[in-house]
Amino acid sequence: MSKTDTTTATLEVFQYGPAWGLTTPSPFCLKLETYLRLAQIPHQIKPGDPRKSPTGKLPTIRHKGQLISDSSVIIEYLKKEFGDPLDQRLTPQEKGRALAYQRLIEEHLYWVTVYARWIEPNNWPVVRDAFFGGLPGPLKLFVPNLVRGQVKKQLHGHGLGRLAPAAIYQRGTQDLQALATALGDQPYFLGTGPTSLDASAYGFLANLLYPPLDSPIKSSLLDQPNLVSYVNRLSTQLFPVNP
Ligand SMILES: N[C@@H](CCC(=O)N[C@@H](CS)C(=O)NCC(=O)O)C(=O)O
Repeated sequence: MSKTDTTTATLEVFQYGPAWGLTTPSPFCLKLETYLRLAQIPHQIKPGDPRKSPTGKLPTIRHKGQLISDSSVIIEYLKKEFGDPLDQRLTPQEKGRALAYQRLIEEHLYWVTVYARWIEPNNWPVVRDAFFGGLPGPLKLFVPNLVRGQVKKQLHGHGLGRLAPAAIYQRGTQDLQALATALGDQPYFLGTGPTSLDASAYGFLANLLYPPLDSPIKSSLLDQPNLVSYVNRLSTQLFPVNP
């Protein structure tokens, strides 16, 4: 994040780089990228460093010299700056439903995904190599386990990490069942047109479906054919060229 272009109105988006055929393996970053594509807002994707983000997390944007972090805060900012082509048609009731599902996805299902990636013993080596494989030798020896330890603490703090693995996955399965019911046979979660809820749903579901990580939560997603075809359809529509 250099200081050189802080005066321009270019929208720069800082996120984790591509992995596993996704433009980013971060659900929150993919949510924002999906929103930008659905709302057709011109932007430049750049590799991000969470240590330089105001919240210590990604995604972060820089626009008109301002650094803004947190995907939802960013989307609210974008709505003010670029208009609200996706959500402006929603009734207050629909907005309430959208928020409830968004929270289910981002504050609950996300942590099940985190568990399946970082703690599930069979998946950890795959995640470690994808996320830390590029580190120089000495760092590669301790950084991955250090970060894994921090993720374990976050899961414990959330509370989900205190449950038995079967209970964690059962909760995630319930989330997916609720989402599958909400989507039904509609093209998007709130009917015929996309809304910002679809950006959240796609960002998180694509990050469960495509990475080469088997787990009970991925199996539960594969058990929901409408969610799977939704993700595949949005991939074709929004991300026709894989990274
Ligand atoms: N509420 C934030 C969450 C962002 C988030 O958790 N990002 C993760 C990647 S998916 C991250 O940067 N983690 C780094 C860390 O926790 O140190 C948002 O909506 O942007």
